[in-house]
Amino acid sequence: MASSLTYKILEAHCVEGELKAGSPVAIRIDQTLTQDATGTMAYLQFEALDLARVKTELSVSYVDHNTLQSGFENADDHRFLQSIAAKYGIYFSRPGNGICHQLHLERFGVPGKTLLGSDSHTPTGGGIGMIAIGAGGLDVALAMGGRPFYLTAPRVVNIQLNGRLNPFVSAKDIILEVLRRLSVKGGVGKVMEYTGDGVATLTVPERATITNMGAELGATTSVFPSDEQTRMFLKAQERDADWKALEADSNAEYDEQITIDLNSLEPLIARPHMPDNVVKVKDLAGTPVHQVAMGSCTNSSYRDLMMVAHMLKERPIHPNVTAGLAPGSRQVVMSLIQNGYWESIIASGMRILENVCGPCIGMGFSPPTDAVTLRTFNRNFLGRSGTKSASVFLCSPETATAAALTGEIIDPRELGIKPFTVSLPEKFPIDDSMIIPPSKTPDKVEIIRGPNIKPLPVKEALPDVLKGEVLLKVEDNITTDHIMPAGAKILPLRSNIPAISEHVFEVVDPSFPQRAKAAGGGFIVGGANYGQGSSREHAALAPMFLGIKAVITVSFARIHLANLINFGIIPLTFVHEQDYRKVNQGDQLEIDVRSLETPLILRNKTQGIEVPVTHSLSERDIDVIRAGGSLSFAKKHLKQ
Ligand code: MIC
Ligand code: SF4
Repeated sequence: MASSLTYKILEAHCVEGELKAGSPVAIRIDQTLTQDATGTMAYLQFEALDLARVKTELSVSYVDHNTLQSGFENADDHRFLQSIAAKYGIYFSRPGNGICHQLHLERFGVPGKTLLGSDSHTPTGGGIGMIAIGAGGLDVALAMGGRPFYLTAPRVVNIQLNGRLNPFVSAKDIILEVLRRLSVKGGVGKVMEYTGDGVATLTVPERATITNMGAELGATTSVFPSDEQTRMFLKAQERDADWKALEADSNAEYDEQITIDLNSLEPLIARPHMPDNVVKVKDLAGTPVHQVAMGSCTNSSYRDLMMVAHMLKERPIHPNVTAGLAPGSRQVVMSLIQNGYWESIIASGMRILENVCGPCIGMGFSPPTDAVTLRTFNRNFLGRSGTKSASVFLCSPETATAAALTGEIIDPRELGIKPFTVSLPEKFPIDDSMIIPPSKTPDKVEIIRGPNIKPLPVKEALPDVLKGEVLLKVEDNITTDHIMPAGAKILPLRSNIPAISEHVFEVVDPSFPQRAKAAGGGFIVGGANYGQGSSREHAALAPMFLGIKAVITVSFARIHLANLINFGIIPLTFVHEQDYRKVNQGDQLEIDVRSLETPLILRNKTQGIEVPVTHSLSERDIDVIRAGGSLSFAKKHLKQ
């Protein structure tokens, strides 16, 4: 049968189950990546598996998130990660080398391979023809231990790109258009596969912008074919040998079809506080802008910084705007230094930040009170910038630069700047000196642990009946940034669960942790798409630590659902969506979980009613939950 590219790659990696949309399957993982904010936990979990070495073809540990070292915590974590990598056969990318997804694309990604990463933007690798999936740290730890990755076989949406982008319209506008049409939950259970004659006009970094922000659709991943553009990119990275041609069969059938005419696309922008809140830039023209932030794994490539440099050439940043740039990698910076473009960026008055995630995750460069900030990032969730009162807009580097120059939102085509097409260099400057290979004498490597690294909490086995109070009721589209905020103050606590738990739901209800502890745990009730956004398992682990027994919602986002299961919290959904109204904060609930056959009956003792609830747990998931979570489950099943 004619196959999509997605299913060709899945087919080549499937080790369990039937590859049919909606069925549970397991795939072999060739490569893994972690970053420091999720990595410390992932490696503590890997250690708990008692293996001598990773079993993947390649595993890389990047440090790019927790890099503001205003105390010993982050620096200690970096040392811990470096020693773990040396011991267990993992490549270690040092802080300052660049952002994990950009670096992985440059130095390690291989078309046709599978990549599992403990970061929700791992699908960036789809830009180079990989099936690259984001997951919780525990799933990545298990993949490093040689276990397959379990997922629901996806539906495949074909996004056909026709034509060519006009000047000052860019790849970011393509993905913003997809978000505008499909929304932040439009991709759940699906892979976005790009085809059409427009594909050949996009370089790998442009494709990677699109697959990266496909995460905001809730999609399992996104993928582009591996073609001449891919070959040229790999050649410029001196990795010609890693290239192979890959595409869907010409008559492949897809579950859904979307067509985008690139010629008629205009500059777009996402308004606060959701990435799918997309309008035309010109509709907001004239809005005063106070801050502009460039970078993040979405828009920090050579292509993007060249465009920014071109637009800034001999033009100063507007006095009312503070602009900052966090480049994607040292390679990107070195390229612009070598070709002379870096000078225009410095001369403009741009503040140069580290080659890391930085402001994207609230690690510095927070906007002022009530500010309007334009960011080339992928997420504008409430409070993520570090300033709750700020209005964060997401846009292309072109639109961000136009605002930096004028102090207001303006369609970049209005500036009269000469159009510019960025072609990739024939050869990038290559210097892997900040990537440390694993030790040749692993037995001699001591793991270095700082005082902030606390042991992993474990969950008790599942009781017969879950009882307790609804500690919090929230609405639709609650993100992991609501559940477990990040930012410069909280991120350093990622390896200290008791401490980080004090911040659960801080932006929604700061009294939550205290109330949860006082009540001895309880339930959370949520709307649709609960847990969208990041892969951070702390959004499950910290609530588990606070005694959350079950989360009952209208629907869940994919990675968070898996994380809840991994930490033994039962994810339940209402059989009838409208029953969401029948359970209120403060209600006393009771649910018998001796048999997890659906529907289950949720007794609302306060209201004196019964509400049917269900779940999508596979038999394996049920075993995991009964065992108190994935780690205890896996330890029983893994042999050296
Ligand atoms: C994010 O963009 O939210 C992060 C920080 O990269 C997360 C990971 C994390 O929370 O540690 C992600 O997207 O998975
Ligand atoms: Fe880093 Fe931001 Fe990308 Fe997350 S979305 S990996 S924080 S740059």
